[in-house]
Amino acid sequence: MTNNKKVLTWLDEMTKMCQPDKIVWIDGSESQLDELRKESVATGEMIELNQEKLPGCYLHRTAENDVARVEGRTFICTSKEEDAGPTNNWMAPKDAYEKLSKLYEGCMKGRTMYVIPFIMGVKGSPFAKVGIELTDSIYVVLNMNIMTRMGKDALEEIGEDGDFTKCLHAKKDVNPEDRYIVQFPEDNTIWSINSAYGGNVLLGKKCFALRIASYLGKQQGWMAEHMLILGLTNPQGEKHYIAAAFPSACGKTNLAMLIPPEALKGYKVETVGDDIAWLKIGEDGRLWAMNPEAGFFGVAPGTSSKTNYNALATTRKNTIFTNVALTDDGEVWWEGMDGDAPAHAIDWLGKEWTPASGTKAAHPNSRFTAPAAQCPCISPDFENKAGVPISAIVFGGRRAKTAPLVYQARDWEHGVFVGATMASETTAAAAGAVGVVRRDPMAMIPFCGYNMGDYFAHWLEMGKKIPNPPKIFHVNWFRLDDNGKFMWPGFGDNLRVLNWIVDRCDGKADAVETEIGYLPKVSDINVDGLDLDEATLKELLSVDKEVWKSELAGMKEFFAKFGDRLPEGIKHQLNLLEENLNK
Ligand code: OXD
Ligand code: MN
Repeated sequence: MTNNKKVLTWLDEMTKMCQPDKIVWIDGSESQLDELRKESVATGEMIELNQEKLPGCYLHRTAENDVARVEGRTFICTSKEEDAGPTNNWMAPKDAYEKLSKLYEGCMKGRTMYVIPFIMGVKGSPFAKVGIELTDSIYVVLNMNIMTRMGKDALEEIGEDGDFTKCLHAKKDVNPEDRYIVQFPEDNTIWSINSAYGGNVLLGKKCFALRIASYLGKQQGWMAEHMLILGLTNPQGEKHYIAAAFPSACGKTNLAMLIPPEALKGYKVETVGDDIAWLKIGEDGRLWAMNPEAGFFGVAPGTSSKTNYNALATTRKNTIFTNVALTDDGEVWWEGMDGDAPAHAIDWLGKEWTPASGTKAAHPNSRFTAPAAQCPCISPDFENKAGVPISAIVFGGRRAKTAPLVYQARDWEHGVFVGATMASETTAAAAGAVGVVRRDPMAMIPFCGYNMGDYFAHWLEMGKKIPNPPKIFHVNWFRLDDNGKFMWPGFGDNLRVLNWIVDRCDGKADAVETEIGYLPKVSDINVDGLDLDEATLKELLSVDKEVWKSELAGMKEFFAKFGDRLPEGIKHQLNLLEENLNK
């Protein structure tokens, strides 16, 4: 399929190591994909769902011990340990290659190796980057077909001697003791072994589009971020694009697909991306963004026509479900879906299940892989080669008391500090203590492919190079009252906050300056049709200095980890905050 020597030499090396019986090049054609679907159904790797109700949909179950990303077994292998930084696991590249080569040795004997050329981003776009993933899993091939632009086009993009990200995945025996997800940023290489769970094996996603791409972005002057991208059009037809980063379990996919509340019917939200944004400085001096992915790899439980109508609608055809429950009529079910639980189903482990079983039918991290183009609110600019111009960057977290509903950073440097101090409190849904603050700068803790101190420096540098940078904001939909109840309705009503944000970008909305940045006045947030009294909104828009002083101590402790890699701009902002709080 190609004469590119770099591709052929690498493929030869990997083949000698893994020793597959057969090599199949993936051309992206429907006929080839159909053959693979049939084969995977015949072997039981995939279960064909009810094709009348869910055309083109399949179910896959992973091993019980292989249901999530494994941060403890994820490594950044740079020559120098300090280049991986204090927030990443590190191995010397030589040691990692040696250790993993032994695991890969002969691991594809009796199996087929699929060669998947893929593009992250739209073909022919200045944002686009190409990778090739070698894998022994049809599940990976079929998912990569949804999540990336895969096949011949990608090889054309690499051409005779173009570069590409070298991705190797082997399922091996899914042994968690020997599971490794390893990035070699200096070699543009990813090695993953002993997993078959999406986040660990769809190497275009977190491994490439965030870990490797963040490293490339630092070298090449652009950014790879864990951000959704949405377009917001007001009743006058004016359109703004917003990029937003949230730690997991903060409603990122819901925000990307927001449906305006009744009182704000004239507004429209369109989705450009739900998870990853690549950002570049445009010729017009603004920051432009592209979603490098072609599909959504979303969490199923909790998704219903009430919580996220658009996400649910996206999954009604051509979707691969992983670890959800199978109903008796060949449909899927998960906790939090519309309607009652089925009287009987097969659970994510493949066992008989009834509501009386006392266990979850779908795994809490069960997923759908669905083509983004099927989303009812997909943006017409989803495939725009130029990307979209970003007016505002929004950071968020889940905070019971600290962060107000919304505030704006004073300038870019302050905005970088706001992103760098992002944090979320653990909920009862996650293992461990409730209410523990977890620091997660820019929601990139598990995904930054190099020293995070240098990553902050890169953000600060970018700000100096963008003539007309986006404004930066922080939101918190999760403030609790003294009875532990959410004070803000969230979901579609978050649009009320987005409206203040874009009005600030246009210089149309007012604000008051506080210790932590600019906050809206109570009258600046439109609460038409909302059952929210003024006192509650006032509370939502308040800053408790004492709470912030203890927050400051947590920030200092976190930043101390970075030693001399912590840039001056962050230190300066930390001092400024302290001064403001002690005034
Ligand atoms: C994801 C994640 O799967 O952030 O998107 O974990
Ligand atoms: Mn994510």
